[in-house]
Amino acid sequence: VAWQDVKPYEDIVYQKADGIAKITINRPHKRNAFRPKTIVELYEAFSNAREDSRIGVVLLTGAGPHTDGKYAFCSGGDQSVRGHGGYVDEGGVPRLNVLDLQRLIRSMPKVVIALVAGYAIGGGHVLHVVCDLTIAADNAVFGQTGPKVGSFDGGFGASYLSRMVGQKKAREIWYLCRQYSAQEALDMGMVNCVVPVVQLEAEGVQWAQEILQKSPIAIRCLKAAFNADCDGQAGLQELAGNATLLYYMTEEGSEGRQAFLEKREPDFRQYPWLP
Ligand code: 2NE
Repeated sequence: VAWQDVKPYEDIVYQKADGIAKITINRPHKRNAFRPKTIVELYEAFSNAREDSRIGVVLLTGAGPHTDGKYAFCSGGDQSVRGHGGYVDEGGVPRLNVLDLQRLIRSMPKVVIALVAGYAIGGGHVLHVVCDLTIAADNAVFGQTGPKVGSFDGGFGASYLSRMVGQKKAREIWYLCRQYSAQEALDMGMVNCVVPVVQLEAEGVQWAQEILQKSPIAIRCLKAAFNADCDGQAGLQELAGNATLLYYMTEEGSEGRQAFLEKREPDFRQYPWLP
C-alpha cells in the first residue's frame, strides 16, 4: 500500500491509502504511552478519517520496534505527566481526554481495526478493546495495570471488556493485573486472529480491503446496532441516527421537506403503511 502522509504530527503518524486510514502512535521510547497531546492528535486524525467519505476503515497501531527491539501498541497513560487530577498537558491542565477518544472510535461509522504488536497495557489495552476488531501479532501482550498503578477505567474498559470476555475473566484481568499472550487473548475472544509480527500490517490491510468491498450503509448500521446493545440511550441515538439518514434518502422523507419549501401541505397518502 502506498501510504500518503496526511499532516505532520509530533506524537502520531497519520496516513491514508485507497480507502484506508492508518494512525500510528509514535512514542516508542515510552512503549507508545499517551500524554494529553497524543490524544489531541489522535482525536484530530480520527475526526478527519470520520469526515472523509473515501475512508471506510481505520487501522490503529503503534510505532516499533523501539531501539531495544521491543514492540508496543500502547502502554496507556504516560505516568510521567500524571498529576493530581489527571494527565497534565503542556498548559498545566490535568486531563483524561482518552475517554473522548474511546467514544469517537466506538461511535464513528467506519470500521476501526487495532493492529497490536507488543504491549497493549492499561489505557492502551482499553484502546484496543473499543476498536471494532483486533488483529494481534504473535508477540502481543495484553493486560490492565490500574489497581497496581493507582488507576482504573470503569467505563468501556470494564463493562465492554466483560461483555467481550465474560464477567469472571474481566474481573481476573482487572483484579490480578496479569499479562496475557496473543494466544490467550484469542482464546478469550478478545482478538480476532493472531499472525506473525512481520505480517501484521499486511493482514490489517487485507481485512480492510475485504471490508471495503461491502456496503457502507450496511456496515454503519451494524456497527451502531452492536453498540446499541451496550450503550443505552447513546447507543440508541446512534442507531436511530442511521434510521434518520436512511429516511432522508427516501422519497417519502423528501416529500415533507419539499412541501415545507413549496409552502404546501405534504401528501403522504401516496406512501403505504407497510405491514
Ligand atoms: C508496558 C510495560 C509492561 C513494558 O515493560 P518493559 O520492561 O518492556 O519496558 P519498560 O522498561 O518498563 O519501559 C520502557 C520505557 O518506557 C517507559 C518506561 O518508563 C521506560 O522508560 P525509561 O526507563 O527507558 O526512560 N514507559 C512504559 N510505559 C510507560 C507509561 N505508561 N508511562 C510512562 N512511561 C512509560 C511497562 O513499561 C509498563 O508496565 N508500563 C506501564 C503501564 C501502565 O501502568 N500504564 C498506565 C495504566 S493507567 C491508564 O493507562 C489509564 C487509566 O487506567 C484510566 C484512564 C486513562 C489511562
